[in-house]
Amino acid sequence: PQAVFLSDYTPPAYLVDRVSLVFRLDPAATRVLSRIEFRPNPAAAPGQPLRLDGEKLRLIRAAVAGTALEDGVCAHSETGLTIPADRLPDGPFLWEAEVEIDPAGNTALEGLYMSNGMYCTQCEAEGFRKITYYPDRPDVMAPFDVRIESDQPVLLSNGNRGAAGDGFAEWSDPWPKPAYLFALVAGDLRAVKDRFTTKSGREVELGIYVRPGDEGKCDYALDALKRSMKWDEDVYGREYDLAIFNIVAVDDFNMGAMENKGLNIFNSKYVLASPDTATDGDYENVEGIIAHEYFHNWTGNRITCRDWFQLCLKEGLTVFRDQQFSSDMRSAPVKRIGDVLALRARQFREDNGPLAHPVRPSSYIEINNFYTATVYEKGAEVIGMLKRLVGDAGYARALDLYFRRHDGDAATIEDWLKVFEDATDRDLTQFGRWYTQAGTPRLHVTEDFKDGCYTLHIKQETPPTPGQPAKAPQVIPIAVGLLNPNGDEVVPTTVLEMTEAEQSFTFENLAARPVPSILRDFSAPVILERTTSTEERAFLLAHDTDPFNKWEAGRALAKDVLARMVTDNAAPGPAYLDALERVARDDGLDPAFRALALRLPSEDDMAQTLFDAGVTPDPLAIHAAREKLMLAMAEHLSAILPDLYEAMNIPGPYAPDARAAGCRALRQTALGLLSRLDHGKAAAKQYRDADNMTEQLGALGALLTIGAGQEEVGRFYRQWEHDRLVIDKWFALQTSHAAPHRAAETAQALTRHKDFDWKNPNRFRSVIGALAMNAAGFHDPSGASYELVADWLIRLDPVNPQTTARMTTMFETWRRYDADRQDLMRDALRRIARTPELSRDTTEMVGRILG
Ligand code: HT7
Ligand code: ZN
Repeated sequence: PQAVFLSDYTPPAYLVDRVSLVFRLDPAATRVLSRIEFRPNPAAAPGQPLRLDGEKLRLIRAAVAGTALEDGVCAHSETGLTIPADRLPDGPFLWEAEVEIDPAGNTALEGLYMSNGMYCTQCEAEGFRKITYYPDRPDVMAPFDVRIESDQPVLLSNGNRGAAGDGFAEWSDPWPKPAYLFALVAGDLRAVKDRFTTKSGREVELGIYVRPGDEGKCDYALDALKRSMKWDEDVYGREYDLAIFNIVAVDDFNMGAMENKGLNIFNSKYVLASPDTATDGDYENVEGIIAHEYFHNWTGNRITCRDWFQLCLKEGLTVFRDQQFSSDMRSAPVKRIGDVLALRARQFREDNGPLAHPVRPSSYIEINNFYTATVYEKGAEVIGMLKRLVGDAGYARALDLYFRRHDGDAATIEDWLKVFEDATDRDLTQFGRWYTQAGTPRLHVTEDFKDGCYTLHIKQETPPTPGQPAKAPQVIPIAVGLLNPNGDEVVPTTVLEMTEAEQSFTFENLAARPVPSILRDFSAPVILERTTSTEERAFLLAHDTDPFNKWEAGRALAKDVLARMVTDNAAPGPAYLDALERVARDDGLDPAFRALALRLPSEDDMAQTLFDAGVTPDPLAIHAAREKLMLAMAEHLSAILPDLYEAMNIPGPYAPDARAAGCRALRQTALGLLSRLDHGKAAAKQYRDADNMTEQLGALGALLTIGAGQEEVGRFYRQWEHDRLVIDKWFALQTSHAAPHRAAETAQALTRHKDFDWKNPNRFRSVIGALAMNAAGFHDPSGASYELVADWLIRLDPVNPQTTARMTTMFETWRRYDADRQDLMRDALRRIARTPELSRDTTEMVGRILG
């Protein structure tokens, strides 16, 4: 397959003034009639042919300026059409075409496809070309008029409503948009409606469309939508710009959701929520993803990307905005810790391995493979650093200028940085390296103290990544505070701006050698390397005023203890257990924070930590050590666990708010530990009494962890057989909680279950993907899990290349492990690579992972 390069960008030869589409829907033979008003792009070389992308289309007829194109005029290929320049008028012209497509046969879930009898679309990144011939690139923007002809009861598209009648509906979107934001939905759907009045007094009709029976599960999403609309007005001054905003829930969806203009389409998992079927985590995801897609209306839709290399322009910024929103809605420190946990688990893992790439990549084979943690989450961290460097007021000025200057544009990262330069008078040339250099910088810190002067000596180094052997120093904002030995803060948070490969920063007039709290609030996406004593970590856990670093200190203690348990078979020492007990007993701390502080690092995190320290990780040894440490924690805390468990049982009906969810999280932590002492008695009781999914699933998880719960597994299935999303949880829990030597066998048995609908991405991920949540089981030395995953990826690839390619990342860390495991994983990857007619998506991913 051919790579596409950023350096090859050229402006489109033709622009589009208006698009009119007619859809005559039919499951296997939908007709799409298009009328597209083209005009030569004054910014491009004149006299060029017209290039239209198109895939899997049956061309019925086409005409230019009213003249039919007879066979043989266009250069036709599997990827599109080229109309020679001599067949095009000099000025503007009309392109007309009729094509036939097969939505029912579209299992890839890209373009127009069917899910449970309903028609829906997914056009980002390059799915519109599977609907009709078009210049399917984000820098071609146009208003769209759409007419849908079908006997389905609900017919939806982007923009505002037009005429509607028996068997048809028309929609008109006045805002110029790229084709990737086009959407169409048709089906037997029920709407839950509401209204929102914008700050300038415009009325917006809100609708969430779901399958009959799901109407009762939309309240939270609707509430989150209204809060998002209000927040974007209050915080960014952004108002909604159409008379209608619709959301549709779809069961078959490759990703989380899609921000199509005025018609967001969601994986039903991120819309539907009711106390009995959704966990606290689900509610939090619904809130965050509803906000994310809504915020795209300005950061993505009104201002879009010039080309797909600029993906982080919309995704990094929109993730940053949704994180700010959730932080305002919930507890800011808890949100920050959760975001950093996710960043380290997904993005650091990516940056450390064969798939490392810059936030703005410079080449790709399949763009769908670049919707990554680096583009999204590191992209958001880069914006967080920018904000920290220019300050809140500078950031607000820059964003105002961005919206003013680029509204209606398809913009670039250069445009984005220029806005900050102009608004804040800073030179951001060096900062721009965050967009072009891959890899996680490491900060090596040493210090000295003399005559009241405390100096931090910091070296930055970014390891080589594929295609980038050497890195230049980056601008790193390092937030630091200093504490006195008595625990008082003597220097409040100060942002050190590191720009050189090596730099020293001095604090003067200190009475005693301070204890530093470095990288507060995780002020940069870097790895801090500093030798610290157990006592100092315990001191920071007890006294740091920065909640992130307070948590980080406890985390580091846990990692030290676990690492010594794995490598030296050491027993967990009292320092860590005593520190944990103080946290568990501290009623002044937010329960959600306490739950996070009591949560041990994941097995995958420990594997990376050991690997970084030069130790080849043994997943079974890590699993055993983690289990042993949990038991030691349970025994050490045995006197307080029952009380803690009871104290966190908040009376009254279930509410999904952050405070209540935090109590349930701490209660669940207590239950997980208690179960190791009472053989699951409390968990079994909680399972029986639970009136919400958080507690029901939590109890089942606690039982499975100690090897019990088989009866409850059966009961759970019988209770929830009718609910797809809950049954996804049932599948995932069994795979992720299976004993390591039984994980592959458990997953395999589940693939034979009558409800294992493997073509549904959520269900596929809930069994095959869930093996990644069972690190010791996935890496069982027999290689059985590797084989099972490879078998299923080979089977899924021709059906759904996008989901297959994403799931190959289960193997991305293969080089971390011992020679035997490496051989087994490499064999599995090579077997996938050798599959005849493997998709471009999976070929690219497997090739990069193998290196
Ligand atoms: N912008 C959306 C990305 C997306 C997507 C990309 C590729 C293939 C399928 C997809 N579905 C959604 C989602 C978002 O970031 O908001
Ligand atoms: Zn997004």
